[in-house]
Amino acid sequence: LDQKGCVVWITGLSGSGKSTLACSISRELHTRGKLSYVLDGDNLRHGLNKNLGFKAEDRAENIRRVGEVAKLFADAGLVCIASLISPYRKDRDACRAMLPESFIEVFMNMPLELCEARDAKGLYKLARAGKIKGFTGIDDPYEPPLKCEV
Ligand code: GGZ
Repeated sequence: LDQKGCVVWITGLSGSGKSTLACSISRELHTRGKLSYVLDGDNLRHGLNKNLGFKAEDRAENIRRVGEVAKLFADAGLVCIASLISPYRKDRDACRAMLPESFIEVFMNMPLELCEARDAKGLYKLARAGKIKGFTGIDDPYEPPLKCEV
């Protein structure tokens, strides 16, 4: 395997297109004969991270675990694509610090209004109605990257 691993870290609001982009990158790499693996926040919350909720400490732990796993994949030579809201800058920066030379941060700079208008899973509606508390962009903060690669 003559492939150097790295982490592509996709951050952005719910419904901003993170998972779709992760999937397209992975498919494109596959057609070019490169191994990759997608770590998707929403999926991992059914397994590895099923004991975590959405309080700040839980999100921090969620992101820390995914960062550690992403590093393992990158060490094995894969392009690891992580798609998580990862709303807090310090949590993303901690993941970057694990692989400073091989961390590509991608910001889905999609306005809240568009994510909310699309509302593919109906979660924004529930959040506005107060049925989901602490929803990113509604009553929990999203801190955009100050500098990112993409
Ligand atoms: C944000 C939430 C919440 C709250 C449930 N806040 O767009 P989705 O639905 O399919 O993916 C979102 C997912 C977020 O998981 P992450 O692991 O990416 O989040 S983080 O990086 O902040 O730890 C969303 C759904 O879970 N969801 N409740 N309160 N998103």
